[in-house]
Amino acid sequence: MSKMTTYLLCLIAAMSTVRSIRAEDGYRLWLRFDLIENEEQRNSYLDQLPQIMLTGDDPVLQTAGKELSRGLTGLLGKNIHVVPAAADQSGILAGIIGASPLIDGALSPSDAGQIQLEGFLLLQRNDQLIIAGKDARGVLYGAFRLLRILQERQPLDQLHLVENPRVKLRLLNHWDNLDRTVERGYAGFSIWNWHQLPEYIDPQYTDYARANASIGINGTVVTNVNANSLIFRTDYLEKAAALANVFRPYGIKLYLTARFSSPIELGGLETADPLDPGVQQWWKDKVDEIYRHIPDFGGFLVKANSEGQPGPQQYDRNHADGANMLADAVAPHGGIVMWRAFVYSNEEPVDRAKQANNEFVPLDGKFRDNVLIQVKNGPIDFQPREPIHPLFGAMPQTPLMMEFQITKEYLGQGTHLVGLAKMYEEVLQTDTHVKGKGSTVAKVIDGSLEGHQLSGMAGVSNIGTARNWTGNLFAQADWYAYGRLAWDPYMDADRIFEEWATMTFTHDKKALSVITKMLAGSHETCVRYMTPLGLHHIMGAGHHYGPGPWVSKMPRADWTSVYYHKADEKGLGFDRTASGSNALEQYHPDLAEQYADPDKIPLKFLLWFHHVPWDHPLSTGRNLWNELCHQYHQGAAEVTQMKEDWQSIKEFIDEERFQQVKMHLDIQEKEAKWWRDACLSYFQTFSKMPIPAELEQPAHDLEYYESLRYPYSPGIRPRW
Ligand code: BDP
Repeated sequence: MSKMTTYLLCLIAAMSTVRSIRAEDGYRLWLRFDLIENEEQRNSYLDQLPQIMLTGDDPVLQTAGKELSRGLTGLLGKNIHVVPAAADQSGILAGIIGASPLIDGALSPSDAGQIQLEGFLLLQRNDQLIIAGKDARGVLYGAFRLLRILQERQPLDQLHLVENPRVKLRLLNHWDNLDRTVERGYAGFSIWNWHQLPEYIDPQYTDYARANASIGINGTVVTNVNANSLIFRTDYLEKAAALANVFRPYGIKLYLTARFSSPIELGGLETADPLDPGVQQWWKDKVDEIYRHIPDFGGFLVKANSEGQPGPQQYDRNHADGANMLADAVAPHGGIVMWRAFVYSNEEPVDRAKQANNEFVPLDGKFRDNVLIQVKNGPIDFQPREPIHPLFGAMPQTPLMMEFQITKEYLGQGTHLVGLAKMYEEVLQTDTHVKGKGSTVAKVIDGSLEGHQLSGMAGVSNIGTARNWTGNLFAQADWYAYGRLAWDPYMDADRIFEEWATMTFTHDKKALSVITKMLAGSHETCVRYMTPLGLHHIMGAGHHYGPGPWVSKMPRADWTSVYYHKADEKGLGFDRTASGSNALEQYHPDLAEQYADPDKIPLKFLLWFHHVPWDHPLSTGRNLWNELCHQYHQGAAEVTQMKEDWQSIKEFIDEERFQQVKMHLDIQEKEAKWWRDACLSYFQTFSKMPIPAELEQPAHDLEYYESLRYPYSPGIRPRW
């Protein structure tokens, strides 16, 4: 063969590979269900799954059948029908134990005994594959789990798998306003079209429910924590009810945020005092009305006495008084109240990191049984990295919910590739030590540490009207990972990345290892180029976009950057030891001890807890200033590496999604350098030391970085 012919053949072969990867816009998320290309594998699955037999008519069970049929038909290229079950048929037999003799007869008592509410068993037996749940939701989750086995091309032979959720309430929190803006949203507008509800039901609502159900999410708070009482007006309740009707067959309950002053704003009362009988009655009546519209309404999420939101303290009452009043109103209907611990008051001269514990710890044991306290992962505010919130482990008598932010307010917003699963994992696996070694945050959250019945996790949603849901394609991985960790907070982040990448992009091993490597390192990378060594809250003011370590003038001191980094001629960092704010004392002594000594604390938390001299030698062999320079530079260099990694797998990714990610990585590289150069230029005015000569010097002077303005940066917090 001539050289030319060989070349042409190669070219044709290469072109056909490229052509076989269809352009995609990302709308289908991880639920792509494209035909399994390997015919042998397809046929072997087909032999085992000729049809789907359902043993009941619960609407959620019907959804399980529908989803299985849709997924399998796509994957196997043949219509897989759903039929009512009869004893001797082969295929998938799906049903609820205790409600179906067919399922009961097929399971051993020990198998049946392992399944808990919402959990499922997948069992291969003779020529049947059984999906058994204790309730219909369990069967639905089992159905999606089975589909994932095929999506990951794993064998079905001898399948015997039991999975139960560890956390009861697995919720998304939408910071969506009724005018469709999204607070801290970077993926367009809110997907809730309140104006056209309840008549117009956007098909996207169903797709939203499917995606959530596929990862085990069982509830959603559809309104912003900075709440609007209008949602309780009857016409808005009808709109909310229309959404709840779409979510119900997917096992998802609807929740609303409750503005504490609603009795005044909507009810025309003079007060919202939680101990006032008129106020209590107003809430009781309103709750009865909500349940008339939404019989399975989940309950309320409340932000009170925080950042200007109304609350019980205006009436000299405490958080327990407020939460309990709402809890009493929803209790007869089986509802719950999630009361947020994100409180801090500017009247208090106390370190903001300490305020939640100061307010909530004395109230432990004072909340009703249907109240959970919802706590952000760290004591300040979703910073790129924070130590755990000291409330975890400090309120043993109260169920504490985890609040993670999925939207990346402080982690590159709509553009940066940052796999949040690593951060979630780090938090969940941190040991509080409150009941001896191994008292991890995961155990606080799932209720096992103190034996709580109620348990929950909330993720602040990153979804919007963007065609691919999250704006940045890789941000889909954060939504996915959040759901997986809410189901099982002990899960390994790397495994989650692998699942997501396989279902979202490709089965090619090399490409998968590149994508999972990018995701796995990306959180640390982001921390390095934004807030290394325990720095925090040094972003641009208001919109929180980009660097702003110089921010010093704000309505309140604890909204500035200088409050947090405390840079001066001597050094850098917030002294939270006994010689400073002593926030350290809020942790269990065994954990506090690990952070108390600046020479022993993990470097990642150094400046969170210590004010360290610029020339202080660190364990890395560099002094603080040189280490800071090194970290910022390494972070930015790692983004360049991510770009190269992505480029190296171009042939495995469809053009449309490849380009989307590539363009975002370009932005991320530019902004990583911006963070690096702006922060180092600023801190250098205190350290008075040179940026080591071998490192690239800032492209501009500090004045330039300080002069940048972004008035139309997205996600900004509206002020009413
Ligand atoms: C901060 C956001 C602000 C939220 C607040 C909250 O900047 O927009 O309202 O958290 O969680 O991170 O209530």
